Amino acid sequence: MKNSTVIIGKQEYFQGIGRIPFEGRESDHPFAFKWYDENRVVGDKTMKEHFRFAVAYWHTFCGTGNDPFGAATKDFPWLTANDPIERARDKMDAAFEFITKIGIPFYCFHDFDLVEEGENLGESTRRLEIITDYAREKQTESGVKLLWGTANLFSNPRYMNGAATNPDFAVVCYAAAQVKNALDATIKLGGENYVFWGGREGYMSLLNTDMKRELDHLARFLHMARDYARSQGFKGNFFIEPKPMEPSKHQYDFDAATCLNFLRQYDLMDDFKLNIEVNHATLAQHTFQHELQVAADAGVLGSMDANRGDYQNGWDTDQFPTNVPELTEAMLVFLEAGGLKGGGINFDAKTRRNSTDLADIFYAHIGGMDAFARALLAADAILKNSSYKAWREQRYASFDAGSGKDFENGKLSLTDLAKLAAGSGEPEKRSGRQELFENILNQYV
Ligand code: XUL
Ligand code: CO
Repeated sequence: MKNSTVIIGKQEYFQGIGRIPFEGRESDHPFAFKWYDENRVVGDKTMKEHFRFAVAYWHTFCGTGNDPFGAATKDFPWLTANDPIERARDKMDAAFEFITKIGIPFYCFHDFDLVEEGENLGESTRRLEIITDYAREKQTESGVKLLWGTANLFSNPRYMNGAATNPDFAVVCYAAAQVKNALDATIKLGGENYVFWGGREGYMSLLNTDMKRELDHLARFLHMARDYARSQGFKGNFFIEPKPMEPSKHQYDFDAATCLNFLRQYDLMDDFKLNIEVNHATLAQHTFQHELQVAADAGVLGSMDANRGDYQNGWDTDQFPTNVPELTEAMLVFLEAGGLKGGGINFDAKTRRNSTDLADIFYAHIGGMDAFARALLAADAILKNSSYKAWREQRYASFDAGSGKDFENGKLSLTDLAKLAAGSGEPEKRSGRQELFENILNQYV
């Protein structure tokens, strides 16, 4: 019964909603998938295997809707108990009820999403041990797995000047203690990967910042975390999650290319890959598909954080993904890369502040999963049935033989190229036919 069993704790939080079925695009049922059919085979895998969807613990069970202008709007019934451990258990009951009802195979957490941070390190460690015992029971009962764990190194005021890049060694040590505990928790729960998102690893002003020294510290810290986890038997991937800014003015992991330069410079390419997030890509003035392509071309497309921004306001709105044409472009990169290296698709997305019904959490995930499913089918059909790939290849046909091939193989010099140019006159104009490519996309969406 594993993976189709709905797990309800001591009370049912999402009453009246059962396991979400696949009903197809003709269905009007709001609690049914129209496109995501976990058993449907696309290429050589089922949809479930392609996506490896994950629920983000922080937005979905902890995010109560407060923003810089106003208080929480969401009265989550699992956050009412007085005792922090009881509250954490209730939240976990709600989480596993939701995850098993929606039929998502994985979840992801920060340490202090699971349970609130204690008054001191000892108390936080104790709380984490208790709640991860409970999580292990819930995972065994349900078959739900941990896609990745991480440590929250950005909310507590101690990290206002950074965590691993803090100019104060005492804070770096505290961050190390927290990462050690988060790694222990991830390993204990069979987590398949571990993520570093450096929200405050960056600066607010370069005037008071020794950037070189901070980057050296960050690399040293990542080496130590890797060594510790490996010594504890962790075989999974480490992911860095690029984001250019917010909360820092400038984040060191700015975008995929910057992360790659860092990983190469500090000899971390063997263990670290990238977790690409849609809204982080757009904050960096890139498209999602650009960031995926940069990662894929370097062999480090590890995982994805799914969401979307808002075209009108530049910041990180973390909305649920719904834009099928954009996702289809992303799925073209995903399929051509042969999928993700070890990761999955984590919904790092939140329902809007005024979406206050518990049912909204279901609508949001159903919508996101359907959007990805539709995009996957479209991308698969484009690659299999259209002239998309052939036409793209044709643009480069002059490199397939003769001098073009010799150039690619490093057999020609700059002088050789100049001689060829002198002998063949003005090159013919060749259209890039962008509109034709766009039409193919639309035809299959
Ligand atoms: C913040 C963000 C994080 C990471 C995990 O923008 O994306 O939630 O995914 O720390
Ligand atoms: Co994220």
